[in-house]
Amino acid sequence: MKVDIGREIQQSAEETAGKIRGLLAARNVFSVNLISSPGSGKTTLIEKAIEALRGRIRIAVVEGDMETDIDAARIRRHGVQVHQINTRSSCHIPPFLLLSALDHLDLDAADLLFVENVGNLVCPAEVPLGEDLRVVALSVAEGDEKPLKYPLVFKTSDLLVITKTDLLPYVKFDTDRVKTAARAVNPRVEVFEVSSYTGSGLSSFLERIEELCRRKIG
Ligand SMILES: Nc1nc2c(ncn2[C@@H]2O[C@H](COP(=O)(O)OP(=O)(O)OP(=O)(O)O)[C@@H](O)[C@H]2O)c(=O)[nH]1
Ligand SMILES: [Mg+2]
Repeated sequence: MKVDIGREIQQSAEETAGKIRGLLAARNVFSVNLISSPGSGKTTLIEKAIEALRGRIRIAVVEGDMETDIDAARIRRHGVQVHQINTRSSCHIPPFLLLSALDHLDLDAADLLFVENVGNLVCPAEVPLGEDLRVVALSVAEGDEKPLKYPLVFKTSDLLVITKTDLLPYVKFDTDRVKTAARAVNPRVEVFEVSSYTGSGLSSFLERIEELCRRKIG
């Protein structure tokens, strides 16, 4: 009997993602799968979201890294629930690890779950995590050709957030080139330009997240 291992794995990932989606829907939690290259500013963005939405939306976080709990420690300092996943050899958070991470969180005390995926633009794009919203971040220091080279993550993301715009005076980065390439694979993608350092653009990005969250949780 010939077994298509790739298809089996994908099917099982989708089944588990369905369980995550069901669990989060039952607990009325809106989930965001945040994907980017290493160091594009994911954890910093989550920290900014926690501070900006404090008192309005209860945030919980799952951090995904191959090793260490450095990012979870950063989030914990803000006084919100966080659980760290270490994927060891895996270049993305597998759905089964996210499902078991949810056991460590009090979902009844959360409205919005940020899942920070393992830093890269390739593997996380292929793996569903039952999320309500997929956000890809691209920093201006990474090069404006990235949507052309790694189209899948741009195609499957609802929001594209261009980060570290404070560095624009120092790097060659054509924002319009990024938007054009991202929209070519995903005409519905919403684009935001932010700097976590200066705060520029953060409010419109976070307002949109809040709006989408409220649309689900009421
Ligand atoms: N100039 C500038 N630097 C930033 C900005 N946001 C984050 N950084 C810096 O970029 C570096 C990486 O930020 P992180 O938030 O740790 O990035 P990350 O995407 O979570 O990294 P990984 O989890 O390792 O993939 C840190 O030195 C941050 O201080 C920004 O808006 N502008
Ligand atoms: Mg991080």
